[in-house]
Amino acid sequence: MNEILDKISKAVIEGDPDSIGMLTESALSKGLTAEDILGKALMPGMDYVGVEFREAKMFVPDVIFAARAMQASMDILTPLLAEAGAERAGKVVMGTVQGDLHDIGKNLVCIMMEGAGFEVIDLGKDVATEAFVEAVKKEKPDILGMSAMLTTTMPAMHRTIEALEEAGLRDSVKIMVGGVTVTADFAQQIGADGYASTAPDAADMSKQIVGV
Ligand code: B1M
Repeated sequence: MNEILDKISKAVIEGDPDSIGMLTESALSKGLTAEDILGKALMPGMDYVGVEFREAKMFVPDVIFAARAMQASMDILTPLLAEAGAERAGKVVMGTVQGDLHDIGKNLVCIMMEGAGFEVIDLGKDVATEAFVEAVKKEKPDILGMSAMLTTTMPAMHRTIEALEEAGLRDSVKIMVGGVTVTADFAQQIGADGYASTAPDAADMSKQIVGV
């Protein structure tokens, strides 16, 4: 049984979307559950990718290929997980702030968070303050993640936190910020709950926040 889980993990690490579908079907036919495959093969595979990326042994394209492979397996598993009522680690709403078109880093954060078992609602880039507030109201996420890559767009993070306070929603959600121009000091100044400098760190911090 472990052998097939190892092969699935390896397919994530190697970014092999072609064989992972067949391996996933084969694991299911051998009696493994969708939760087993997610928790014992896909997530450890993505964890490994996160460590290698953090240590600059894997790079952005490797992470994107790993995500594609993971997605190919998730396409098969998602309906089964929903049927089984499988618990996700938590829900995250994510976006790049208003005026900012950089989304490569934010997309990696989404990938790592999905790999860590979170349901991720990606609002995209250039996300208006009101759209973040609406999404928090509608989706009731555990975590709101904001990415900013420009010194000029960092204040939009602060405005969003203030808007959540005004809407009476601030205490309902933990806020994490990041991006190349963002620092831990800045995160503290604007009243965010957390800051992460890389996508794997963002996933680790999210797990700490929800206690998994
Ligand atoms: Co722009 N750009 N850019 N750019 N760009 C930077 C950010 C810049 C640092 C380049 C420079 O001058 N050295 C600079 C910002 C300077 C500053 O404000 N201090 C800059 C500028 C000035 C601009 C324009 C203003 C240029 C111009 O038009 N004059 C313009 C602005 C457009 C706009 O947004 N309104 C602009 C445009 C662009 C492109 C559209 C051409 C393109 C973006 C394409 C895209 O994203 N779809 C682009 C790019 C590619 C870059 C650089 C070269 C690379 C960014 C990137 O994707 N890195 C960048 C220079 C640099 O960073 N070296 C630069 C790879 C990515 C994996 O890393 O995004 O850092 P990163 O994400 C990391 C972490 O930051 C962290 O995790 C990620 C993965 O580990 N992270 C989080 C990110 N979000 C997080 C959220 C979290 C936690 C962690 O919690 C929620």
